[in-house]
Formats: sequence, structure tokens, C-alpha cells
Amino acid sequence: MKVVTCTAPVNIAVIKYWGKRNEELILPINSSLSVTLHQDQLKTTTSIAASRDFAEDRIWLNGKEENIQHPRLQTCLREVRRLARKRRNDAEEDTVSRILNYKVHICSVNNFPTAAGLASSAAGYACLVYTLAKLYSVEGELSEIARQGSGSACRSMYGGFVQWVMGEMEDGRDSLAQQVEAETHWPELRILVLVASAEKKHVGSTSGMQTSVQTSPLLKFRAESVVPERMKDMIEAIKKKDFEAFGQLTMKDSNQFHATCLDTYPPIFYLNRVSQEIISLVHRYNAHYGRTKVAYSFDAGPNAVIFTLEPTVDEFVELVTCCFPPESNGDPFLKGLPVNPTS
Ligand code: 2P0
Repeated sequence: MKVVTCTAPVNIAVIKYWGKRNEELILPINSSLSVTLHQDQLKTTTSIAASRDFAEDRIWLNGKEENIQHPRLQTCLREVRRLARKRRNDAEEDTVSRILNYKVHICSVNNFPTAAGLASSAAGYACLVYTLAKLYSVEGELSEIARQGSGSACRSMYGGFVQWVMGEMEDGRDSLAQQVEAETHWPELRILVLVASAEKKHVGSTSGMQTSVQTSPLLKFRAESVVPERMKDMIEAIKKKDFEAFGQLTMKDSNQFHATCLDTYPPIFYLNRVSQEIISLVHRYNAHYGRTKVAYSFDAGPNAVIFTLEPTVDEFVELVTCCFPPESNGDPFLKGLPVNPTS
């Protein structure tokens, strides 16, 4: 038997992916860009065992057995095994060939609530693909396979600041994740996750974005006329460590993503009253200082992700706990998460 265990962190998009041009290959209508959290924070841990004693492939997610026949799981298994057959080297040929004939048992756990809309599929599929690749000693580019598990998963294959280039080819060979800057690049950057609700989201991302592509003219405009320029500006802001530019672009992109959700027919509402109050609090805080010291971003759910720099964390956390006392609103504050392991 061979057993391999790996972890993969969540990533938070600052230029959002929303909408596919090819559902099966998971090819997006626009490029996107995210920040990958540190491995010690919100993450998935996956163990995969291969043994000649296993009669079939099986998978458990957070302790519960799931259907291994799920098409996206099957794609990841098939594609990593195909690469293993193609890329195996002579030294390892015997071992890899033997393991490729075995069935696998996969156990995957998240250290954060799966239902809270915190990018669980991104960390999950990134971890599955990476762990499978380790099992079969596959090296090299893997984000193309992770993308076919869940679009946002391709970005969790790298640390630091990562872009998912939409690509142009029909077979998706050029729709890949690329690191823009390493995790050591911006040590002062901090991410706070404010949990406004741990409820499961009403409209899942996959079906939500399908409806948006079919019905929202704003989404089409965004993909064609806004995101290309914004990607360039965001990469420049990151490279220069210009927090004001980074923060403003992040907030504008989150707001436009939620505007496309409202422009979808029937409309999709991911933000709730607490989310709106957090948005307003951030703008009042920044207005007080006359500059952008804090930025928010919301994915397909009401929970806020706050970006700020280290010296601002304590004051902003104090403000949030003061404005949203845990006893009246649940517990909106989860954790201050360093992006960089060395900081
Ligand atoms: C993102 N989201 O860029 C955006 C922002 C949600 C809002 O990627 O169908 O779970 O598996 O490709 O990756 C959520 O979409 O969807 C997502 P699929 P996925 O992070």
C-alpha cells in the first residue's frame, strides 16, 4: 500500500471569476486573480491510499462517503492517471505502473465550515489533484486538471498572488493558473474573515453563473470591457505593493460581481444586511482617514473577506467587534489570517 497526505489552502479572488464559456472543460469568460492563504489557515487536507486490496475507488469528504462517480471527480482521477502514464520516468516506472493498477481510497477534510461559502471546492479540488499527482509521482503543470474539478481550484495550486489566465484555445490547454508574486512578496498584507452567516448558500456558484451567463448583459460587458484592464491594474498594484490601488480595485470588482448577480434574471442575492453594514463601515473607516486602509470582498455568500495591512488589524477588529457584538449577531469575527508564513 502507498499513502500520501497533502494540504491545500483556500484562495480569495480579488478579480472574480463568474461565468463559463465551456461548461465541460470549465473555461471562464474572463481571467481572474486571487490571494492564496497560508497553509496553516483555512485549508483542505487529503490523504489518498492505493492498495491492491481495494476493490474500487472510494471517497470520503469530512467523514462522509460521497459518490466517486461524480463527473468532475472522475475527470481529475482520469487526467492525473493519464499524465502519470505519459510522464513517468524509467527509474520509477515499476512502482508507478504497479500503483496505477490499484484502486484508491480518498479521505478529504476541511478545517473550516464547508457551508459558509469559503471556497471549499477550490481548496478541495486543488488538494485532490496535487495529492493524486504525488501518489503517482507526476511533476509539472497541474492547474489545467484542477480547473476541471472546480474553476477556482486552479488558483489554489500556487501560493501568493495568482492569476487564472482565461486562455483562447478551444481545448483549454492555455487556460491555466500562474503565480504573479510569491507568498513572501507582501508580508504586511492581512486577511480577516467576517462570518455574517454560516448558512448554506441558496444558489450554488455553478448554477448561479450559468444563469448569469444566459441572462445578464452586465456580465458580458464586465467580461469584455472591464476585467481585461482591471487585471493589468491589479497586477501593477500588487507588484508595487500599492494598498490603496489594490483595495479600491478589490472593492470595485466585488461590487461589480454582485451587481451582475442582481442583473441576473431571476436575480441572485448573496449579500445580506450584515454584509451591507460591513461595506458601509469600511467606507466610513476609510473616509475617516481620507485613504483606503481597509478593503472588503464578498464571494457567493454574505461573509466578508477584509484585506488590510498589519498595523491596521487591531484597530479595525476592535471596531468590528464593537459594531457587531457577538451576542446580538452571532459571531461575525472569525480570524485574522496572515497571508505570509514568515510574518
Ligand atoms: C472566484 N467564485 O473567483 C468566484 C467569486 C465565487 C465568486 O470561483 O463551477 O466554485 O466549480 O467552476 O469555482 C466560485 O466558483 O465554480 C468562484 P465552478 P467555483 O473565486
